[in-house]
Amino acid sequence: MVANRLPVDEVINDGERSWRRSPGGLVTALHPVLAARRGTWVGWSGRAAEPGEPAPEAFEHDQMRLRPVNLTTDDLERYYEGFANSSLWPLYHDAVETPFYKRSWWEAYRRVNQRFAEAAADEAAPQATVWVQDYQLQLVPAMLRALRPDLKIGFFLHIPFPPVELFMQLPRRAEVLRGLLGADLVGFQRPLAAQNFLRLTRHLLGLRPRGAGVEVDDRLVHAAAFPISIDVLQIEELASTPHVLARSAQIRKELGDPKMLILGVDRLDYTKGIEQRFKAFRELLSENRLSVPDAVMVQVATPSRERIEHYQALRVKVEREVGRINGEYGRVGVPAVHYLHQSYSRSELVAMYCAADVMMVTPLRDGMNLVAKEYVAARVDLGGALVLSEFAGAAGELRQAFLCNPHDLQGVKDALMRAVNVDEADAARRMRTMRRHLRAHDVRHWATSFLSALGVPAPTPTRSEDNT
Ligand code: ADQ
Repeated sequence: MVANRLPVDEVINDGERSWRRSPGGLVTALHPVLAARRGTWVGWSGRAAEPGEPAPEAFEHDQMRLRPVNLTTDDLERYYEGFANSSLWPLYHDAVETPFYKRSWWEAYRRVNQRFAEAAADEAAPQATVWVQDYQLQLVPAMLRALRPDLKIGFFLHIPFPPVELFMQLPRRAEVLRGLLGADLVGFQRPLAAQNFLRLTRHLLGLRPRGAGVEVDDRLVHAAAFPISIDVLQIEELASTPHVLARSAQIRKELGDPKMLILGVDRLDYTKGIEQRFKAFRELLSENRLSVPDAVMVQVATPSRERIEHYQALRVKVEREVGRINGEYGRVGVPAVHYLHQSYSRSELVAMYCAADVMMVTPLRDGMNLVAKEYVAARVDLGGALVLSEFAGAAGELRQAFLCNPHDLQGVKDALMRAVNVDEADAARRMRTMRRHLRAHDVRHWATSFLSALGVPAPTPTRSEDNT
């Protein structure tokens, strides 16, 4: 596995190095896959290295082998904050913010991708399978193939892949595309993204399509959709534990037992449509279609990419809007919006999901959106209602949500009011259908369907699994 981040954080205390598990979604998905295959995870350790500092040795952790790759402050500024998150991220999300391009960012992106490819080439056994993750590492497949033609290489993009017209803006577009074409299988969240990719190979490189793939240098590169999912059982279990249920009831009580608790949970990112959501809520309050204290909103906005200008500007705008809504519609002791710029444990998040009458997920563009899936998985009681943007990948599967176009404010308001007013039987019917889908399509299903499309057989069971 090659991903920008390792599933652990490096901590240095009094010159002593230790590793702390970092609870990411990807590790939940990939740990069983890697552990069963005694696989290696190549990635950055989360601490900026000094220039020239040697990377720590590979080590065993949680039945996986972890191989750290060093990134310096300069790498992080140019490769991570620069090309990955100020050029690619906005461009791939419909350019909802203007992408910036700098030649020095591109150089760093290439240099860092080469470093990851070399570490993977060094770790991989003969004829091994290497699975590369996400937009930070799009050059790795071709770089790795050049170093190790014996490997089977898969790539999965977690974010959208833009239409040809947008991708063509990217200054180093052909190199990025050739990087991806180093893989045997390129996976996307949605079928439309796979189509965009295949169309681009013809438009930009004049390659010939062959079935659901394309021919490159006498090789066949397949492209297909593999919608990512969540650990449904883990969320269901949390949502059924007494202390989470008690916490959920306590949250409602602390909010003054509102009739309607509306929740948003997002990274504080301009793609997530947080401002649009607040605007819809504010207008509904001003029209008296909703009123405080019967209706309150809780918005969790997880700190994210705080050194990047677009993100700093977004935080100012969001916090100004919260202040405005609370100033106009709050009461003493009863704000209309509870805004939480913090990280939470899984169990606290699940308690919030269980407490919410309506969950609002309104991104302008989103590869999948796991929050929408987590909310549905948490509603073992079949309660609650989900308002979901058509532009989240999850909308392709969660068809029984209250779908809306986040660019159409009236549409968002109407979807929210339909969710607020839905009768219990209709809400339960919707939730049941969505839950059935998720149970059959959890994150293990995602990982195994990608790997089987890559032609990797399921691992042989370990002895302890044989016994059960
Ligand atoms: P993200 O843009 O980060 O992921 P999302 O899919 O919603 O978005 O995942 C966010 C995760 O962080 C969820 O698991 C959520 O529970 C967690 N989280 C959010 N706020 C939190 C908080 N305050 N404290 C703790 N945890 C919090 C990218 C793409 C998505 C795609 C995923 C996976 O942008 O479209 O779904 O990768 O492929």
